[in-house]
Amino acid sequence: MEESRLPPGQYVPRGRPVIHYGRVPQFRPDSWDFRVFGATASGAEHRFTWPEFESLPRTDVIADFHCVTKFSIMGNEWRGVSPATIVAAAPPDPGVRHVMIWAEYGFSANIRMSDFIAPDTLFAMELDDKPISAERGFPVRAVVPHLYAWKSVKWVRAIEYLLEDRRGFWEERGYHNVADPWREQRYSYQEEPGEGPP
Ligand SMILES: Nc1nc2c(c(=O)[nH]1)N[C@H]1C(S)=C(S)[C@@H](COP(=O)(O)O)O[C@H]1N2
Ligand SMILES: [Mo]
Repeated sequence: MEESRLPPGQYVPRGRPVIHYGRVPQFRPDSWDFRVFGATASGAEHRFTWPEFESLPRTDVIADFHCVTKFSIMGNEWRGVSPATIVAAAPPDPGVRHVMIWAEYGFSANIRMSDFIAPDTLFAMELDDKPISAERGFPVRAVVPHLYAWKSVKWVRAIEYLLEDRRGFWEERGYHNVADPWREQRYSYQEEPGEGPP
């Protein structure tokens, strides 16, 4: 039954809402890049151009999607690049426990390394066998289905390996640092010791 797949407090709406803060960015393939910076193992930044990123191997993830405003979208079929592929190309320093995912216009979300390399986390480029639409994050969006959807950053341009945790855009504005929908970790006032940056 679908209800058993719904985290507490969530409902399934009609249709598929699109939500984000700010404007939909233009995709410029010549200047687009995907950077891996911060605490890399080598100390150097790694940069994928669009042709390089586009030709990385892709995997499929079928997953539900839970927004903190309480709607859930069930059974999305995403295809894209696994974080494992990024980590292999640009390994983190062994001390890295957190990752900041950066989008166009400075939007960001921080997640734990364990959530980053979880098997359902993806840099999605396709939804339902079609390129992701502009308003859903074209050309590349993060999908972290086991956390509230603000962590599923659209229009990704970089990841930053963090030796110390730091809050992203919504995490700085009162939302929970970890954001597990099954534990209803919606707001920062709910954080237990150890769940947020010191
Ligand atoms: N770059 C960026 N990514 C973002 C957001 C945003 O404001 N900017 N909003 C997040 C939120 S709160 C949600 S619920 C989902 C919505 O994804 P959708 O538009 O595909 O439904 O995108 C997330 N990713
Ligand atoms: Mo959201």
